[in-house]
Amino acid sequence: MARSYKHMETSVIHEGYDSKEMLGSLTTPLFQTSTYTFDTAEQGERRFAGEEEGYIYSRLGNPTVKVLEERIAALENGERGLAFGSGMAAVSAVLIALTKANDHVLCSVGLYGCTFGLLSMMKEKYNISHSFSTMETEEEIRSQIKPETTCIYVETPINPTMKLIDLEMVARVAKEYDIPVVVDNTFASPYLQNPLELGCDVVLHSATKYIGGHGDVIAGLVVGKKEFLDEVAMTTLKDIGGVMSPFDAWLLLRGLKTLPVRVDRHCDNAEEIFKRLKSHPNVEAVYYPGDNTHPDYHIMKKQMRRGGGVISFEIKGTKQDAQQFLNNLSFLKIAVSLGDAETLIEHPATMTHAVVPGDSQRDMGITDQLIRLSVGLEAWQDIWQDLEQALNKITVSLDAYSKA
Ligand code: LCS
Repeated sequence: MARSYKHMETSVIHEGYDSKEMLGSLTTPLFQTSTYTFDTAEQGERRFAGEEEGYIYSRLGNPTVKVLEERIAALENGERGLAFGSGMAAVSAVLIALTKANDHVLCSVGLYGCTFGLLSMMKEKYNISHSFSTMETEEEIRSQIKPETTCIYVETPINPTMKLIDLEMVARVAKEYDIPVVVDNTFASPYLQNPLELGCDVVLHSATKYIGGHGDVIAGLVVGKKEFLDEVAMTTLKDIGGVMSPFDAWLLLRGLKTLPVRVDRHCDNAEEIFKRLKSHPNVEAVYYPGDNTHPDYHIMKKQMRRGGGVISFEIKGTKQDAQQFLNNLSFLKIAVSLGDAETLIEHPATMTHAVVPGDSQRDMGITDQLIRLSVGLEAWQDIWQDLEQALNKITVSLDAYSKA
């Protein structure tokens, strides 16, 4: 669906919904129903045969969910959108649709832990192999493509290392081989980055994060070509069944209305926190693509509106120091997930990426000292005050460590 409005700020509020069709209701009504009644047996037959438009059963379609699917399709500038019960339901539906036994998936170096887990399971059960590429140059990508490669799967920014991949370059190389490129756009959100406009084929989100934005929904969204998503809708969505509930779609429609406002504030706050983390003596390194010292800053400028709300950083010390730092925090929450109003902070090596074995963690750049910070919407001064006092206390622990 092409966007009907020139600006994303208007599209997040209006796309896919016409109040005139819904008794003038300003907000999208919540169709909290599992099934739909047929006037006659013959009508039921026609609906199942696809000869008549209309709802059948909410696993096959629901009016509230449909508004969300149309809205996300417009935001990502794709032909069709599909909603799922979680980000992982979306990831698995797409990967299963694009592969069969003995195929190969080429991935970015660095994937969300459960996506890594899913690929490991697909290898074990169906001999669908995968390999990782830095995707830094065209030659590097070409050298990793095999005759049996049926999908290139990319996260950018990568969870949790905040490395970036040049999507326009990956799409260009993939076209030569006719291999679809799938992009997990969770960290950027549709406000900051639109992979389909850069030539990629499928974009997906854990809508649990910035799209929901309020820490109260688990959900996934996919956008791409109608032909492919029609197939997904009838197979790996309908038959595997990881559908979104109408209430979650309703919450996401509400969350989406403020996406640009929220994400801009997340970025403003992240920029302030980045500067301060960078000059703290107990911080070894900070990774934030919104800053011009980040090695992939030129890619950010090319394909993202801003650097986003997530920062990762390595503290000086050991795994115990990293854990002590988290325990030292006063009001900031130790939690996985990201993109919420609350600042959330976690230890990837033992939490989100714990399923990734140690050597693969090292290949991805996940160390025991790495901390992931999803900068929230609180005043950045309060966020920094809490981070700073917790970082200052590491000095004590480091002293103890060096004396031991
Ligand atoms: N893709 C990315 C990049 C993610 O970060 C996540 C979840 C998913 C997909 C899966 O989405 P879900 O099923 O949870 O909606 N990432 C999480 C994280 O970093 N912390 O907690 C969950």
